[in-house]
Amino acid sequence: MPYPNLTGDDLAIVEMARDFSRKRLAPFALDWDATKHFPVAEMKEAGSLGMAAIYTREDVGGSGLRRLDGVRIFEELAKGDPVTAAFISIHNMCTWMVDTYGSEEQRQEWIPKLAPMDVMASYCLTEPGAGSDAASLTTRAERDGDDFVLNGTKQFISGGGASDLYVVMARSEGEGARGISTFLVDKGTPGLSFGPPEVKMGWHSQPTTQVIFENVRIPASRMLGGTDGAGKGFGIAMNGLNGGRLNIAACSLGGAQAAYDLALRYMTERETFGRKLIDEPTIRFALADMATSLEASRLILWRAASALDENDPDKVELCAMAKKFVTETCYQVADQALQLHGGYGYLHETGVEKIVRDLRVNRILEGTNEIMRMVIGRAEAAR
Ligand code: FAD
Ligand code: 2MC
Repeated sequence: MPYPNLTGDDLAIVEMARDFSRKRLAPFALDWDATKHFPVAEMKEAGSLGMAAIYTREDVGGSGLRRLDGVRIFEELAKGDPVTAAFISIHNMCTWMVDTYGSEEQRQEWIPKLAPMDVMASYCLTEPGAGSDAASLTTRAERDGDDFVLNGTKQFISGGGASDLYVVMARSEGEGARGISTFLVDKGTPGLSFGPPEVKMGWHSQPTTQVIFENVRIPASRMLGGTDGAGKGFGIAMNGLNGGRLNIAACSLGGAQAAYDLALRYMTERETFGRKLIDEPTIRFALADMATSLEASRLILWRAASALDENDPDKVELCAMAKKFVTETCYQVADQALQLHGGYGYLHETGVEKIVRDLRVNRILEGTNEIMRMVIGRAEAAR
């Protein structure tokens, strides 16, 4: 049911991701959640299969696929573990930004290492005082001869302390969105440090930390796009997020599909009042609503992914619509799957409460769903 009419390469890509997810993520995800283990070896394996540079050009080791392939891959990965899938998505966002906006030297230097995940990347936009209002960020990059010197603090950085490369939005020019540039900062650079891992509701198997810059000196050649990149960092960050928002939605879809599959199976097994729950009309109505929500989510997601592939003039609005709709709808599906399990749904070992916790944050990060409404509302008002 989930993938009607897929054939040939399209189907082979989905089956590759599904096979990896079933064998290398799903059996371990609950344990990684409990032990707060960041599955670096498995992510590198995903990289070796082409899933860390999905829509990056092939001449530097990328897979050269479409966004549409990407959201199908992330749905499959998230069926196994929405948290690991989300980190692979963030890494892909960084890889794509280097491929798309980097100089030829930067592409040749970084993508061959990012594609197999020999180098893992984090995306650093949010600050303690600048979350939704990202253009007000205050991390500074001051020019000093042939170098830039970075000072400031990034907040909530996924992979903080674990990643090897930090893609950092910092203010090198003036005020506002057009004063921001993007920089590539190595983990080992003197003056770069990390806060302690945040204690979170979900996403236990990946670290989230502050990334702190105290007189971090990097060569000027580390500005993404070289000198041409000055003042273009906000647009680069936002264009990266358009695709990131789709993938985060795909992670919610995969997680919710997995929760639904568990609930459907449980309804065929559990008996109350002398008969199977699946034979209760109200239970069937609940399952019908959930199945409809999943299918509607998949449709809007594929529509927005195709819009991004085709550089559709409405791509920003469609990506925001998909992110808002899918992360909200699929959270409700996962929560309902928990409810259908009764008390057992509340137990860690059942696997549904973890999905609910992990999907909750997708309504907040990569732009809150209120900001998605702002983006959609602005586009509609401009029609
Ligand atoms: P605020 O901007 O302070 O918003 C607070 C509330 O007000 C929200 O509900 C918001 O929707 C609402 N709001 C704000 N402005 C308006 C408005 N004008 N109208 C109506 N409502 C409004 N960031 C990164 O850069 N890189 C990462 O890797 C990363 N990973 C993350 C991982 C986790 C686990 C979490 C929790 C966050 C992560 N983030 C990351 C940060 C995330 O993107 C921000 O938390 C998010 O953008 C919201 O910013 P904020 O938390 O400062 O909330
Ligand atoms: N795609 C392409 N360009 C975009 C864009 C998008 N999605 N959003 C804005 N822009 C451009 C816009 O066109 C404008 O360009 P120009 O200067 O050429 O006219 C420029 O960026 C400034 O845009 P606005 O004038 O709309 O800026 P404003 O400050 O009013 O609003 C807003 C920007 C709210 C849309 C932006 O700050 C935003 O998306 N905030 C949410 C922040 C966010 O998503 N954070 C996620 C952090 S990463 C994360 O959570 C992870 C887990 C990795």
